[in-house]
Amino acid sequence: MDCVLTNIGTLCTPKGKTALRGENQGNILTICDAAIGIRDGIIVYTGPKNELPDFSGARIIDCGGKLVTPGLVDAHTHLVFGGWRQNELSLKLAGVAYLDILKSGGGILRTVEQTRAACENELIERGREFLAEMLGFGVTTCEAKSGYGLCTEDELKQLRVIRTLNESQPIDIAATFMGAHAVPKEYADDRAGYIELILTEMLPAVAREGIAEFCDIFCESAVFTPDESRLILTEAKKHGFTPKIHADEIDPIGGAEIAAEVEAISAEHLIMASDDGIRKMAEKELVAVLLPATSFYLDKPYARARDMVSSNLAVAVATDFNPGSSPSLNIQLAMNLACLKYKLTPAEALTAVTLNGAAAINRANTCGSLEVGKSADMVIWNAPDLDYLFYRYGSNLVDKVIKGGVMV
Ligand code: IZC
Ligand code: ZN
Repeated sequence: MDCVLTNIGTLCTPKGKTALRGENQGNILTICDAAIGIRDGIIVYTGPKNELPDFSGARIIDCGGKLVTPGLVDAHTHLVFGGWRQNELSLKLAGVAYLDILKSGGGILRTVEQTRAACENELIERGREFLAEMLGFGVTTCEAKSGYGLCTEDELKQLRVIRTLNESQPIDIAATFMGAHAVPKEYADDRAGYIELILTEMLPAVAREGIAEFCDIFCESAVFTPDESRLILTEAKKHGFTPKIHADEIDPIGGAEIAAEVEAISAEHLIMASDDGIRKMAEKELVAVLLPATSFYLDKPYARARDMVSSNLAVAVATDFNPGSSPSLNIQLAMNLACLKYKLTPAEALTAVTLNGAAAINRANTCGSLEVGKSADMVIWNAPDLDYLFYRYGSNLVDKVIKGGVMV
């Protein structure tokens, strides 16, 4: 063994290589007085401290009786963008709705202007700072979307930035192409033309470079319709992308049903998802990626997480970090809201930000739980047990983050 974490007060982890749903979502393993053995960045032992096999020569990390969990997985972020949109705060306070800001040429379209104007290096530097902050909150794997280029060249630029970031700092990043995030200004009078551009130029170009695994779309009133979403995601599958969909965030327009129909890996937001949509997603074993910090920031209702758990739909929780509706990288805030507003138990919420987040980005084979054979990604918390982690809010409770067996 190269490294041993010993004197773990409480080890908490979900188990398995697939999302946990229904009653299993809260069915986590808890071991007191535990230890973890690591070789070549991979977990080779988890269990009671007194049953640890020979580890002579290994580096010892004394966890001081603290809580240890898997590294967190932030399965939904819009990580790479130029500028910010602080001007929208006063508009919001004056009662202007998120979609009305977009309709008037602001919102996403404002960030598109600023992202197009930024060069690759500037975006890399900003992204690196964001990722360092995420790591500090305990995130060891995340997803990142394009969608602020909205033309082939600038979508590719964003995705290349994500690739460079993935290769040059500790957090593993899964890349998502989201050319269908909004209709850009130059196509304002020709939305069919923009959809044609996505289908015939962007999808093939992104597939050719092999720089995105997933394809996402903003299926929402006044953005992309369910029919357009079906069309784009179906075509994306032909190019080898795995579909994702921003569904039923603001208006209930049937996005959850489309997610099930195209057999997406996940659907995101789902604040207004119908019972039927939830049932269909559960049947097809999708993951519901819920974004409570966005409900908080937009002052919207919270997704019906309890109904989803009782419908046997796997629930993940992520930040939705973006400059408009969720300008925060703090996944711990999302975790607190998951308990306080979704009424998930601490055990269910832990699964939501670890194994189920990993499953939503097709990483459940390699991370999301502390088990033999998985990457040694973990957080030592300034907390004695899981309840404490979800009960204290507003402070960053991370003590140390370990990624691939290395303290980062
Ligand atoms: O920049 O407003 N919801 N896309 C869908 C966003 C929020 C990002 C943004
Ligand atoms: Zn989003």
